[in-house]
Amino acid sequence: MEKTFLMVKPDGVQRGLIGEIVSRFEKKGFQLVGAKLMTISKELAEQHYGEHKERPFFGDLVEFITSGPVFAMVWQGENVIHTARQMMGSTNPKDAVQGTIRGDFGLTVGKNIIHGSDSTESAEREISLFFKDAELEEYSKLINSWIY
Ligand code: DAT
Ligand code: MG
Repeated sequence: MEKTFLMVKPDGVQRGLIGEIVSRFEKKGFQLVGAKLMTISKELAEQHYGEHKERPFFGDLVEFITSGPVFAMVWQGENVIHTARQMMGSTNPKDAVQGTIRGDFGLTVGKNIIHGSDSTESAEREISLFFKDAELEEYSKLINSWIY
């Protein structure tokens, strides 16, 4: 089953949005297979956002993502990578459709509440950056027979 890496950023944690965000993915039918509250080191932040290292906002991005605890998660389900990105909304909350997480809760691109992997490759890379295999649970839920 497909897996993705999702993370409530420091602004989302401070604003008390962990429960709301987890709830949206649970209600959609996705299954949580790993989660932890953690503070990201500068090294991990630079690896995680490595694709943006030449961008002018890179320094601010690393500073922001390491500024307080994040809630890191692995979710699984059919098409979870693509669907989670849709549920998050556009990178800049000003362009994000109402009903999406960024559309409902964010105002600025620098504080856009949630991260989600954007491809199969980045999902695999990000999951292994943040989680050991032993931190991920494999379990079945009876309700899955009412979702699939
Ligand atoms: P996403 O988080 O939607 O995958 P991204 O990978 O392009 O977006 O960028 C990573 C993060 O960097 C994004 O969530 C917020 C920040 N960011 C992106 N573009 C920015 C910009 N023009 N100014 C400031 N921060 C930006
Ligand atoms: Mg991205």
